[in-house]
Amino acid sequence: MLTLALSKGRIFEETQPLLEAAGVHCAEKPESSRKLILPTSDPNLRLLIVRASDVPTYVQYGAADFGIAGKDVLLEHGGEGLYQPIDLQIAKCRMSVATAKDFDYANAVKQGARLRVATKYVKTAREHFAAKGVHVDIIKLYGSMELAPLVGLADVIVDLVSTGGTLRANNLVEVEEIMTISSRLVVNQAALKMKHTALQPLLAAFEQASQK
Ligand code: PRT
Ligand code: MG
Repeated sequence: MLTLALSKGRIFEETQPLLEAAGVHCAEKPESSRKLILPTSDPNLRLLIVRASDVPTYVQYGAADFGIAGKDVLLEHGGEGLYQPIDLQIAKCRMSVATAKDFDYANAVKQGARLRVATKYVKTAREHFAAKGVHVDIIKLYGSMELAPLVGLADVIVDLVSTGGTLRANNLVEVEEIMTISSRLVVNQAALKMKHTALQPLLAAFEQASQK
């Protein structure tokens, strides 16, 4: 039996075509079924529906043999115990710095100002500003980062941007792109050895489908 951990929402939706390409069909949708373990048309493959940020943990400890998680999530987790063979090229976006429209980010950086940064991505944000030589106080939030600059909680946010619609709706502007983000397949290192024969065809099909 193989267990694949993934989150509902965009990652589940964008994984469907990859599973179909591997000849696997999943009849139940996590949004409607409420089940956390979903069977598939392959009696040897089941799906675990977990929070996006919990995927690396389930795979690291072997509760799932493999999983699908964003690069944003994997960088925060650190990737310990995980083998990352394939960039699936799904759930694409970018991680960026954004500020209120009237905040002069370039000037603040030039002046060597100490910046208050609100983000869910503490590790990535810290590394980004350290590499630029910018001093920061990081304020950890769990969601709705866009609010922080509007109410004076932070000068800047580090968040994911895809269409830019959320920033625009909140009068924020993207001032710096940190990196592009996509979702990766991660495999438990022990499972990769012990279940190699069962995993191999799925990994190959995912790899081929994601390159189209
Ligand atoms: O929602 P929940 O708190 O359960 O967890 P999550 O937000 O981590 O999960 P989910 O399903 O929303 O995101 C899963 C993965 O999708 C992330 O880890 C990213 O790798 C990837 N992804 C791709 C995105 C986006 N695009 C994205 N646009 N994740 C989040 N967003 C959010 C962003 O944070 C911002 O609030 O969408 C908003 C911006 O979108 P635009 O289109 O308005 O720019
Ligand atoms: Mg979300």
